[in-house]
Amino acid sequence: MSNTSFDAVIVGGGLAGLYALHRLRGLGFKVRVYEAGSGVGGTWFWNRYPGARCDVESMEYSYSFSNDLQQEWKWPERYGTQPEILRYINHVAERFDLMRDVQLDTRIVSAVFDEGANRWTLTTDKGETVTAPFCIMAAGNLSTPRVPDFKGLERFEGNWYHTGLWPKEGVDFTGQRVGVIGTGSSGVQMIPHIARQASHLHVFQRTANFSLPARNAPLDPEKEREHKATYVDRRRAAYDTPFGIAGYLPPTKSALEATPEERERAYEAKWAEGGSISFLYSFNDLLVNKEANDTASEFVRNKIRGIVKDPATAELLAPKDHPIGTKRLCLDTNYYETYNRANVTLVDARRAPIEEITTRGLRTRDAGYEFDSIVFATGFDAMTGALREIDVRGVGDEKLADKWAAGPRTYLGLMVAGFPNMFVITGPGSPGVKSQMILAIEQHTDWIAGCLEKMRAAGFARIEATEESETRWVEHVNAVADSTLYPLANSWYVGANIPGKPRVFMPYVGGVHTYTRKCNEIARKGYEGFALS
Ligand code: N01
Repeated sequence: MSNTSFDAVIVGGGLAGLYALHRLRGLGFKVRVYEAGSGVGGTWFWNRYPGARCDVESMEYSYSFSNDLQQEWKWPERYGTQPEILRYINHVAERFDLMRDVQLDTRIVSAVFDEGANRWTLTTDKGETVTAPFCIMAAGNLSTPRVPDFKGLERFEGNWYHTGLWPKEGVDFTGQRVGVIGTGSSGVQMIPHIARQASHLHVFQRTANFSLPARNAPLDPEKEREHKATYVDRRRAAYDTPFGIAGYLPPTKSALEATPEERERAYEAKWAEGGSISFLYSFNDLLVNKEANDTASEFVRNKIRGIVKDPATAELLAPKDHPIGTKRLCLDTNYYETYNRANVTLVDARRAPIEEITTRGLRTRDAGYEFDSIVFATGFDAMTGALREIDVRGVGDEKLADKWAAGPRTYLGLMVAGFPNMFVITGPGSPGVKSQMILAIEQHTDWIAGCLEKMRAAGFARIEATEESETRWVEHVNAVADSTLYPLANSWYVGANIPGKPRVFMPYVGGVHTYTRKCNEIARKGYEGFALS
């Protein structure tokens, strides 16, 4: 048992934790990162399922803090694969000598604030304690994998896997009978790969999701050269965009102003181009006007009907319960085409829910199935799961899990009233998950670093969001969400995938541009809405 003290402790060694370490070290802080995995990389360390790939283009999905890094790193394809992104993260860790301040294989189990000393004490799963005035939560939004509590899983005699806890050595499904449960981004990416190996694949779909073609390809050297020549300006411009990605002309026209022929042409062009932001940028009202959205949703449903040969399967795959874009849009390579294979069967798990896992497979309300392997692509306890798993206690020993029992409350997604000196990177109330995540991570971390620097210069030891500013922010986050179509979907944005989780819209959907301006203005006004002492 040891007791060590630092200037700041960072929970999580993913893209956020590593950048926070680098940034705070640059201020002269003594920092330590604790990471539960046996390597750094967070999401990209754990999600090694076949076909795992980023749905943001690789020239965008990378750090911008070092121009040398972004100029020298070479992405082979339009979208990075999980192994490439993990290689990149390890390269960054080595290049900036980060690993000497990262403790791997260590999970933080509690974080307790000492009001008298203005210090956090964190305890690890090994019984170590560490203290620091500042605690930075970089524990991820999609880092608490969730296997539904089906009856009988412990009886299953085959192998089972979750996409977010994939074995390092990989899995060979050749010749196996496989059942995949879940058709979100992970399922959609993985299903075509497993279908190529399995003797037969059954996909259990509860809710059909919209997926667009990624149109992945080797990175065009001319595009790469052009992009690198303007990298710094592009990154700056990205902060002025809703999703934190520059290079897409913001749409100016409503889908309802266009003629049916114009709409068809616009959607066809975006379908051919590939990518989700590009498609949602077809018109300016797809995420705020249901009638406008219906035109885009129907276009994609018709594409699905055109690709999938069996009409009943096509109809089951065509989403009808939510407007396109209100759940995270999936990007795929040959997803719908996969259902034309003779060895793939789609099962409607909405009409006949999965009732139990059996020794040989699973049973739905209507039928039994036998499998060698079952794969859960069932998602995560998103946005709040990682922090709720840690016993976080603030002023007056208040538990964060209790404070968030009716849904998460934060100011700017960065701080929680009653939990002084604890910062959250891309937490609930921030636009993080609705943006280019690495840009959001850099923006949040730079803001936190600026705040710590100013506190140090002014001799402040404590910062805390006030209850009033937090309440105003939560109301604002909800009001912005309610002005869009997002709340119409049962998504992980509202916790709908976790039985019993309060239905609260968690991300800020006012856009990176609006959010960044607000954060900067608040800092300029001496950290308005925060109490400093
Ligand atoms: O998880 P999900 P994910 N019986 O929650 C189903 C990011 N990501 O891991 O919709 C039957 O989206 C559930 O059904 P329903 C990205 O932000 C990014 O796929 O709740 N089915 C759903 O179909 C993404 O949004 C990338 O009715 C059950 C699925 O499981 C986020 O991670 C790649 C069930 C879960 O889908 C999460 O994606 C991968 C049950 N009892 C992930 N319980 C890229 O960058 C759940 N389901 C490309």
